[in-house]
Amino acid sequence: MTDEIPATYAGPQRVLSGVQPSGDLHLGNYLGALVKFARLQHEVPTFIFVADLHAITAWQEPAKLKGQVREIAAAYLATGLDPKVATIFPQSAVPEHTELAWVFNCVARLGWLDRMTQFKDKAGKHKERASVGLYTYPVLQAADILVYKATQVPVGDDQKQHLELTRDIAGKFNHDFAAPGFFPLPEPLTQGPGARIMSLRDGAAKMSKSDPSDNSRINLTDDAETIAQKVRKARTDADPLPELIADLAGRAEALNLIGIYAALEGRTAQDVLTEYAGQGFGAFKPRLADLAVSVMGPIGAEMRRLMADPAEIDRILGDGAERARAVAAPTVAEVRKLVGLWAG
Ligand code: AQP
Repeated sequence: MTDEIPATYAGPQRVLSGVQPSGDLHLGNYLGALVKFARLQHEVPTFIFVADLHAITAWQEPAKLKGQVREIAAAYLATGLDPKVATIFPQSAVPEHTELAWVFNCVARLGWLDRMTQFKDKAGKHKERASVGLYTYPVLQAADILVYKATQVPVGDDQKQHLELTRDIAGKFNHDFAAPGFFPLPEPLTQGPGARIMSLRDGAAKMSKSDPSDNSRINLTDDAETIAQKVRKARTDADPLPELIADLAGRAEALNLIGIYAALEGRTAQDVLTEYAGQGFGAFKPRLADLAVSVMGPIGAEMRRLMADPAEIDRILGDGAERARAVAAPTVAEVRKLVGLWAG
């Protein structure tokens, strides 16, 4: 078997990513991830899933979960993913993810998982009360990626460590059972000004769905007035904006707002600063609010339009799941043979 596997990965390039249906999507999810999905779909075969299995690592109301999955799918479509181009599907509709995750649970080492900072952040002080799923979450994530032999993974900065773990698992699987060319070592695509959007209330914390303060984030479904109000209320300081990015050191909230403006307009943060140098937040915030409303407003409206037809969303997700399984099933069949599992 190993004779047939090339020494370096020679398969097709593929993009894979996903978002958890665990709350309202926000500007950080949009700029760190969704905006990249829409662009990449035209360059490389792209698989984008709704991570419902990841979502249940924390409690999700069973009666609401399907609706949450549809809402993420609507966000994908509203931000430009085309289901005729990209494969869009619910994670739990492709059981190969969980089958491969089990094999990877037996490949990954406890010491590797013990280093994951996201588990420490999310479990907090009471880690003995966290689900085992939350602990092994990055192993399932490795399976999500490698079951499609994906080579590129567009994600925000916070996912870099998990991607390193995926590469470690791929490397160890290749070494133990196959050959270096079996699984690719996927690259995280984290570049860009939206890679790490911070909370509007605290420049040291990332913008997050699970932040109890709704004012800490701009949700994709916020209306124009709410977006403008959240920008007005965003924490800042009283100093004018400097000419150089380096001079924003120690002003995390100011740097974040400049970064958001730059990411929304597809410019560099330095470019934005050059335009607003010498002005205070009284002048800058209304401009940022107008920009955020002009970009986010139409996305929210399109999401609401799509959500009014859940049967059409289900049709798109069902079709995507079939296409995804056609790629995932052969990988799992190969893995079964390589590991020596019962193949029937
Ligand atoms: N603040 C952020 N800036 C840039 N990118 C971000 N992402 C999340 N927050 C930011 C990126 O969005 C994608 C989907 O994230 P996810 O829902 O799968 O999980 P997450 O990273 O845990 O996102 P949240 O919003 O922080 O959710 P909770 O609060 O539930 O943990 C990923 O690519 C992520 O990098």
